[in-house]
Amino acid sequence: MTHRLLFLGPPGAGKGTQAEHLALSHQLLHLSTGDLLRAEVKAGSQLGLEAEAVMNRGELVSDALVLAIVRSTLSKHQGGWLLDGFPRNLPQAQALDKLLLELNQPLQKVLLMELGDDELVQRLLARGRTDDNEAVIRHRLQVYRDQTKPLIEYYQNRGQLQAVPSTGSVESVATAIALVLQ
Ligand code: B4P
Repeated sequence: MTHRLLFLGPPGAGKGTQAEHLALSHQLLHLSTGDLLRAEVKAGSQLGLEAEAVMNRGELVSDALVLAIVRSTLSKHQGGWLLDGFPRNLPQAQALDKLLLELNQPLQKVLLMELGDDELVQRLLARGRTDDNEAVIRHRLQVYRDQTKPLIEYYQNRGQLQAVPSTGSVESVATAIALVLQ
């Protein structure tokens, strides 16, 4: 079983939903940079104050800030993990490579979830988080295309990328993902 993996895909593809499910069923640490950033915002920390406005505009929080969170979480953890929403650009992917080399915990697989823009927008509007209004969602999709999508080729070139379905019910997508990871 693969126990060091990450989910790649546009906002709303279901990465968070499936990561939560998989982490529970396979006893993996679910590291969602979005969730960790929202927890900082809720706690009113300095980090949260810096992140909040950026997130509400649909842009990426600074690499340094996100990397500090990932480094501190992964270096304390023993066992398998699942990264959700990280890395989101090339510098983050390169920094992750460096960190995993240091920790001697190589990444095993990258699961790619993709979905058409209209369906993504509908799902996120239905979710209704503070950063889920149509203008911000469209901007997040543009940020995904410009900054995150190049990572598909990055991981494909290493033979680590595996596309998984994103349509169908939450349960049927989870079943398909479990099969891929067997
Ligand atoms: P994230 O928290 O990562 O959120 P997301 O990409 O919008 O959501 P996800 O793809 O996980 O979709 P979900 O499962 O929730 O990012 C938020 C912000 O944080 C970013 O814009 C950025 O500012 C900041 N940030 C995070 N990480 C960062 C980083 N590394 N660097 C810099 N900034 C960073 O699913 C969406 C909806 O679809 C849900 O309502 C769900 O119920 C529904 N859904 C899921 N599966 C479904 C299915 N099969 N059928 C129907 N609906 C489904």
